[in-house]
Amino acid sequence: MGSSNVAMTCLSLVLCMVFVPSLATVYTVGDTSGWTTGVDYTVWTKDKTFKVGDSLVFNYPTSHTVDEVSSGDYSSCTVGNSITTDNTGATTVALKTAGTHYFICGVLGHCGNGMKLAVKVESGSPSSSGDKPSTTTPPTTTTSTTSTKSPADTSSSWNVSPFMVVVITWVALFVMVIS
Ligand SMILES: [Cu+2]
Repeated sequence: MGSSNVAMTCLSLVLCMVFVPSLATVYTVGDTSGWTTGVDYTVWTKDKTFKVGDSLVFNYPTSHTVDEVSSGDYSSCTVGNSITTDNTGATTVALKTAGTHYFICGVLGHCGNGMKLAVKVESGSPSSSGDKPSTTTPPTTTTSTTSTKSPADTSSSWNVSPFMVVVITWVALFVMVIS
């Protein structure tokens, strides 16, 4: 009896975790490689989708810097015009605005050796018109008269990662076995 209650509590917690929509993600740049020369950061960004509210964590020896730069300076590896710079060794950058954000190392030559990162940030609300993300916009009932459920609604409220699907399946099975 007691174990059944524990299982139900477990299930409730997992359900909460799964159905809280679009939690912010923290990305460690370069994963275990960190922020260094000789890493291809275009490969690192390839399978990732960045959204407003996510953040980047750069880990590096203080012989490097993290500079946010313009797209032009990113392309040409021009140092000295950075929008922001940090060399603390652990830099967290909150992605606050949609669009592409560019980062390079400010040490001469390092950008050319691969220390350049371009991150395309999508707005939190999946709107086709590309306007600024607003906090929890109510479903637009005025425009959608034909469909009861717009694709935008489903994608925002059912943002379930494959990992969580596995977890919830596992917990559900566990509950069935135990009760
Ligand atoms: Cu560097």
